[in-house]
Amino acid sequence: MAKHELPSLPYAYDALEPHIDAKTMEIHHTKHHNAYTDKLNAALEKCPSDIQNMGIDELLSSIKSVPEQVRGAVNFNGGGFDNHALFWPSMSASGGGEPGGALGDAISASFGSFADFKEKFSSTTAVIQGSGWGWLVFNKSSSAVEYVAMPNQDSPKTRGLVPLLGLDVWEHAYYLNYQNRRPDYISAWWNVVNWDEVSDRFSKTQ
Ligand code: MN3
Repeated sequence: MAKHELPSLPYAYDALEPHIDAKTMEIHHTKHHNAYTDKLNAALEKCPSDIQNMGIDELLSSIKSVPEQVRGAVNFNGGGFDNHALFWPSMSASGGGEPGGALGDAISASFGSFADFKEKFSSTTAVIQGSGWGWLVFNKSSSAVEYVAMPNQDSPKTRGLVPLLGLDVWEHAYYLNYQNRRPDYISAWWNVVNWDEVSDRFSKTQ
């Protein structure tokens, strides 16, 4: 079977400083993301070939077709593999600000304004219990963008949603620099959001 591979970061580990420090980025990528990748491949080795040959999008969106005894491992590590692959390019040293164009319009239509969206995303993600992710997603059934909080490494794709922008609020994403101050990490993260990348993902849903 074709193994999933850890993607490279599109910038240096220190590129997002001072908002996200180099040591956190390096450990997050080389240890955490790498472990999800390895464990996804290990879990898939126990699956039939039709499951092994699925791309990650198909695998996550048809998670119920994975044999029950490895479904939990594929859901967790496949989600971890894909969530982080989306996370790195959605940040940039030249990020921040707010999106214009069609994505800006879609956010205003769903949340009232960009400021209202940012407030809802920040406040709801800050209080996710334990480990998880806050997401801006596109919902094909309502043709609208929405906010969703997902526990652990559960991918929005397992609910049929298209992930546009996710924020990892596992402690491993911020604890070295921010300790228990998750809200401070969230505030800083807005300075590195790569809206060009997020707008590109949105345009592919239209
Ligand atoms: Mn993580």
